[in-house]
Amino acid sequence: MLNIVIFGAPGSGKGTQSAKLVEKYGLKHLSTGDILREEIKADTELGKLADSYMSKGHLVPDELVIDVLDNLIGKYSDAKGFIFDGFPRTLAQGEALGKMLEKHGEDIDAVLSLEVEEEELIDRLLKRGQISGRTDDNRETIESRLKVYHAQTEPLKEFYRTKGSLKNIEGVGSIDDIFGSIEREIDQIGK
Ligand code: B4P
Repeated sequence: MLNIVIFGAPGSGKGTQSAKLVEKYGLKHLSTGDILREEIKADTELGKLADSYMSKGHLVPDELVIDVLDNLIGKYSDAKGFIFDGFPRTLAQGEALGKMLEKHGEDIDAVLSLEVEEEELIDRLLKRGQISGRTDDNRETIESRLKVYHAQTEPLKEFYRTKGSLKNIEGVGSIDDIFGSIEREIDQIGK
């Protein structure tokens, strides 16, 4: 299996680049943001709970997200590999992901960190907010999401750097050029 974590701040292009990864490598895309938004749309108990966190720009509690991911990894264990998009977002999720994959004799091959400065992130998310109707793409919630990112998610970079799997990708430029950098990193894995 080829297992990739696509990592970055809100608005860094995780969802955008994941779509291209799916197309080229045929991996199973697991986006916790998309999964939670589907639950909200279907008005499930999980969706109601998730919405109360997401609309404020907070993270959904670890145990809920970890449980959803664990089930999906089991369900798609015959996939060619996974793209983890927006997961992990906390150290606890990072540790849980390692254990979930280990159960299947698997590991993470690369953590691709999309590097984009804050001003550009805010700009992209405000623009998306005008067309997407996403309730979390407004200035107040974006600022909260960025604070949460720095406090809870960014420490994962050190976690993966020490494991040797972190690859920094310049996340500003054309979508195709950024994907070119991603392809070069994946080619080096040699799977
Ligand atoms: P996500 O859905 O993961 O949202 P995101 O961080 O904003 O990234 P997304 O993938 O949507 O945006 P992208 O950067 O591609 O999470 C939403 C919320 O769900 C979280 O705040 C949290 O509450 C909850 N959640 C999700 N996962 C969780 C977890 N594991 N634990 C707890 N809670 C969790 O793109 C942004 C915009 O930039 C787009 O409009 C795109 O078109 C544009 N763009 C992309 N690349 C560009 C480029 N190169 N140049 C210009 N614009 C570009």
